[in-house]
Amino acid sequence: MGTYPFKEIERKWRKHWEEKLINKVDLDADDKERLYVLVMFSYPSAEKLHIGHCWNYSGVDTYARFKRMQGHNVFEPMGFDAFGLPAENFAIKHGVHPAATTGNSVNLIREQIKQIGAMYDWSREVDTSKPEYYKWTQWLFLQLYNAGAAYREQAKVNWCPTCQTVLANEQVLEDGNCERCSSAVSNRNLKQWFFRITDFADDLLEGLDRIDWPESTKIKQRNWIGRSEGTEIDFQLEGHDDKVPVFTTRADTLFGVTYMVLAPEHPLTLKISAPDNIEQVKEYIKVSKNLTDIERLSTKREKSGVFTGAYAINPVNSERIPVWTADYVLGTYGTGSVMAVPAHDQRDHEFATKYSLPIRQVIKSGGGEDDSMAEQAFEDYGVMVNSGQFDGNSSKNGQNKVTQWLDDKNCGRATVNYRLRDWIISRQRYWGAPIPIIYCPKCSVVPVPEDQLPVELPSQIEDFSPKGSSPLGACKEFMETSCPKCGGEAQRDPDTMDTFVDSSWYYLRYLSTEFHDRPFDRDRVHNWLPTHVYVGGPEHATAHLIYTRYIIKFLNSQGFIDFDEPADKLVHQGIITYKGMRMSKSKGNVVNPDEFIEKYGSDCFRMYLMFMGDFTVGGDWSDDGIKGIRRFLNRVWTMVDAWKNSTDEERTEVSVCDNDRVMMHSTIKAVTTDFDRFHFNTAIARLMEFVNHLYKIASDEDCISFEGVPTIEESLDVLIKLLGPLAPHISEELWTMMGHKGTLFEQSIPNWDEAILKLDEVLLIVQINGKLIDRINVLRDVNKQVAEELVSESAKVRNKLEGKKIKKVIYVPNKIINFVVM
Ligand code: ANZ
Ligand code: ZN
Repeated sequence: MGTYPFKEIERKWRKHWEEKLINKVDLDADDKERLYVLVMFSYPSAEKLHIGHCWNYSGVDTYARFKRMQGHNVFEPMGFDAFGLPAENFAIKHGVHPAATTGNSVNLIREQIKQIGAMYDWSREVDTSKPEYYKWTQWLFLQLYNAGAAYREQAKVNWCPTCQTVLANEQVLEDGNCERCSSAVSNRNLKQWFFRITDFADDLLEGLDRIDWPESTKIKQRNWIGRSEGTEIDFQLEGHDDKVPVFTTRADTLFGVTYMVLAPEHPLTLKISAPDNIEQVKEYIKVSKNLTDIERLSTKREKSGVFTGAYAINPVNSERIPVWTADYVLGTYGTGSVMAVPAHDQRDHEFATKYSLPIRQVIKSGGGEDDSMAEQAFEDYGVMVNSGQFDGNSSKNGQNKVTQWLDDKNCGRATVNYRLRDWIISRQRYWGAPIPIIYCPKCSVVPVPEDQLPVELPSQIEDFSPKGSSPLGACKEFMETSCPKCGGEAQRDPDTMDTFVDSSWYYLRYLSTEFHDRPFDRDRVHNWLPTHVYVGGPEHATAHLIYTRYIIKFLNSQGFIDFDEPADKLVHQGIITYKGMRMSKSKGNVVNPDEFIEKYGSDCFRMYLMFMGDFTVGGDWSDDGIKGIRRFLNRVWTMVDAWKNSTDEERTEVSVCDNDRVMMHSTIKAVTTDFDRFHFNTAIARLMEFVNHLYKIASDEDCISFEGVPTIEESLDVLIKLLGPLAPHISEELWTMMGHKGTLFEQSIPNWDEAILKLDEVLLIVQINGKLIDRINVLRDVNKQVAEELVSESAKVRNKLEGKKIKKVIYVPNKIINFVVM
């Protein structure tokens, strides 16, 4: 099949855009509504872009171009998250400097991204590994430090033995493996820098109610933060002065406590152990040290523990209960100790069964069925029994009453706990932003003064491979410095910052790249942020997306910015599969974008990606499918070419009639609404119908010509404008072929006229199980799917359908739609 000359056209227009600065944005213009369309920036490893990136960038660019043509001042930047492990690991493997490999891969990726034809304003590119950027990442660290939000502490941390570095909890996968290399994560006890993200736990929760983000991600963040309301109850230790507070969400089960557990690392565990038990306790503590929290919480592991020989007193009934230590209780959650209620907590039940500890029921289900505790715990809410004066209370009431009673006796109080932990940001790796801190033997911890930033990463160090501590530690020229306070000899911090710090604020920098005296310009960020749309993968839900929300809230709390959420709207792109399987290198089913761009051109490639499926869902790549888009683009090309070469007489013959105007306006309406919702696949389907229609009228000689109605010329102009965001290069060329001057992207997307659409409406009768429910105006000949969508907009219909299962939909076009429901 012959094809339009895409190579020539694409080269020509990209050159034109670059030379004429078509995509340069005036950030200070205020004649148009601003729209910040942000896509998560690129993470350069050794790899080139894969098709998933192309999918993501193509969709975002389609949206951005569309919004630009709707009259917005659209800012669509791109940059590189260039520090970090993938680039560094690749460099180590090949014995090259990470700066060199990263630089290369940034250049490669930039060229690849350009091939997609996106309208990025490259004059505002950022690269987080460049001193002019990380200078400000270090500035950010100092602001946190000065505000008391960055602190250094000895702590048990996640350690990846392969990456040889500490990981934040957010970088450990659910199965306990490293997010980067999948090795099993172990523990270490190290002094590390933390950011106090927990200070913002409630703000991070509250903000979720104000932003238009996918519900799935909001849920993940809520669970990650894990706000838990409960009661802290003090248990007096027998024969000691110490009281042990426990945290429980079930104060209503207090009468069911039959033993108590301290985490092995709890400071009292050793102290209270009886002489006969202490050796065993010591041994148990030693073994548990090697386990990660994830292993300890696993429900699949058999519970284990050791009796300490100590007893505590239950404040509500003065009962004497044995104190155990067990690793299923974590030192880092709540108070590091629990009151165990085996009748109503499954973990305690398993433990009590194993060690023959008593199980006492204190909650009864409302339903009156047998809630025997022999096999497993009854964890639901119910009614309190065997609980003295509290008998008969419901669980919820009981919790409040017990808490109040404890509070009055001064041995308990209502409290809130969070699962969220402070963010560990020290990394024992070379390729990152140095932590701007100096240790002085006299003055202790001294922050690097702001005017001495950046603390530059030394480019020449002997060996930058990880060795369990930061490779920078071995670099004398870096480490040895003088104390900013006393001038004496001092040492730098050898660690670098987690790359999630770099990426926590990059979209502020995009707006401010020309300012070298400030991290970001106040007016700019005020005018442009929060971003109107942010697009990226759902895998960032509990890492980047929570860190960046925190940093924004921190900057806001310090008065640096006047907004407190990074993005009004968040969109997650879908996933591309190949023959139904997730693309991956190990399966050998990765589609290489370059090959298809070479063969079909960028326009065809990106438009096919958008046709494959709903942007937020994804789709299955097919080598044949892309040919369908090529055929379509060829058809458009052929028609415009014929128009260009037609004589004046030929042109009058192809004037359009009423029906054609309706088609044009309904296409505009459908395509623009779809673009707005990121429904690019259905928009393309509508454009295809439109082109089929134009082919029909172009060859129909009987068509009547009306005064003042649009000619086919107008229809072609409309078609090209609607095609522009999807296939920008060919559309520019077609626009020129229609005899127009200038870039298509300074044209506006046409508006549709509802009055014209009314010309061709029919009344559709809506029935449910054959009963008349409503009558609704729809366009003549709409297909079943569209009809269903329109009908479901009727409140009457929606009410009647609610909670019903639709078995079948019978549709007679232009007459009736009947829902058969159960
Ligand atoms: C007694 C009890 C009885 C509990 C019962 C539950 C059910 P969330 O919702 O996650 O906050 N717990 C408290 N601290 C712990 C720690 N450091 N390690 C492991 N478990 C801990 O869970 C709170 C519940 O988790 C608490 O309520 C406590 O067990 C346990 F029928 O206390 B419960
Ligand atoms: Zn000093």
